Amino acid sequence: MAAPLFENLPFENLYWSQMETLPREQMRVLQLERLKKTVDKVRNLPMYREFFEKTKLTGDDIHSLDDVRKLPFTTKKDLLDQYPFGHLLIPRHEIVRIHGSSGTKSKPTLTAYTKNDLVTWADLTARFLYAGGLRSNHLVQIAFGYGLFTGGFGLHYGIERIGAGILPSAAGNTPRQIMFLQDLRTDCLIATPSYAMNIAETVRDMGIKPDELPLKFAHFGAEAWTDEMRKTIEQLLGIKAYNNYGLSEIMGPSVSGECYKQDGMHIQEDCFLVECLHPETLEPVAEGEPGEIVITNLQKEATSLLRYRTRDIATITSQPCECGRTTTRMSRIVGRSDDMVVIRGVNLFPSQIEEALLRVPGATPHYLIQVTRPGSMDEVTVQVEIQPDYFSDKMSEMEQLRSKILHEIQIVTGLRVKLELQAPQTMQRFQGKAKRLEDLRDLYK
Ligand code: DLL
Repeated sequence: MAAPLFENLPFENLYWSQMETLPREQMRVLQLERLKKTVDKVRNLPMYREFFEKTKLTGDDIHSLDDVRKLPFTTKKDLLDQYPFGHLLIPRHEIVRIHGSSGTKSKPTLTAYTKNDLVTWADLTARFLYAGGLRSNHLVQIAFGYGLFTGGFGLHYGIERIGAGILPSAAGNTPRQIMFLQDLRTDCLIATPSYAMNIAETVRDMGIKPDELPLKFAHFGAEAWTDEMRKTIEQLLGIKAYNNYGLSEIMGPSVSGECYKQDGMHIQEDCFLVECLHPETLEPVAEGEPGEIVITNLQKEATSLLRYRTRDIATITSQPCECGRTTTRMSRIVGRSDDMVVIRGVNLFPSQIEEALLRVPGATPHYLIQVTRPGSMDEVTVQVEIQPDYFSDKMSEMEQLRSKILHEIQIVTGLRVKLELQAPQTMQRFQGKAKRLEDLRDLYK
């Protein structure tokens, strides 16, 4: 695997922005100042008006960052009720870009950007790309969709800001992606982790060895992935893979990203006030405890949200990182509160199944979890694709593999599930965000 890239870089070359190493106290002062301004900016929006008329609260009533708890939450439903742009803070003609969430079940939630917002956004993505090794001499292949989705354009302008080269290959046509990786000697790959896995397996199946690919590192995001998945992709492609997180409602990729230590994602606290709350009580959880990530925009002009409930579950730490950045870090997203299914009283996230599967040689991260309720009891069925070398027509070998996988799933989740082993190359591959969970129970009947 490629050696850590930056251990020998001079100190002053490690950071893109002075915001990354601001002393904690100064950061808090900056956040407070920006929070007050945000409150005054948004208090007349239709979705917050009733609250602010009732409480008479203004920015001047926010005396400390803890006072964020005086403010109302915002949910996806609030934004959909305002569709398309009841939450716009600027005159329409000042919009220079619009993006949105994928919105498979409903209309998309839309986000707008002013000229300044695009400058801020490019700077924020540049920061974590730089922290994970991107320099102006690199060539980057962006295998994200370009479009309403914030991934393609969001990363694109951060890379341009750094001055690196871009091949906007977009998602799809995996053999052509690999041809470009080889022919153009791409240094860095940008993709969803599931699409990266797809590319990595195709590389392996084509008989290309990791050290034959010039690729050095990658920045993945937009969906949950486990450390096991990271290791698998890193080994297959011979790279270091970094995680970054964000959401379109707030800005897009930008909220946080990993540095070369790969030890949690640095939150860009000058632009986002992040809380980690118990998803039911909405009280702060202790540091290190998993909670819902709730975000307030501190530095966005066109749209700015108060306490947006992301439904993403992670832990937060304020322990200093060895890289020298002073920002708080968040763990990878372990699940979504709305993707969490409760099975016979046990909370289950798809990522736990992925973790268990990838501990067993022979299993792949191509899986689907189906939850049903045939009678009065919930049942979980996991379909998982088996690696070609391990797929056998000998019953005893397959049974052995089955029991190993079932055992790991029970250790990680505490649940007994049904397991269906699938032949190689039979399960759906994804080019964007993967769909891993189907809840077929009709819980509201
Ligand atoms: O996925 C923004 C993004 C693009 C982030 C590219 C990183 C890279 P949306 O389409 O609005 O925006 O989806 C946001 O995706 O609430 C999470 O559930 C999930 N998500 C984003 N990044 C990660 C990550 C973009 N690193 C939703 N790990 C969020 C886990 C992620 N989940």
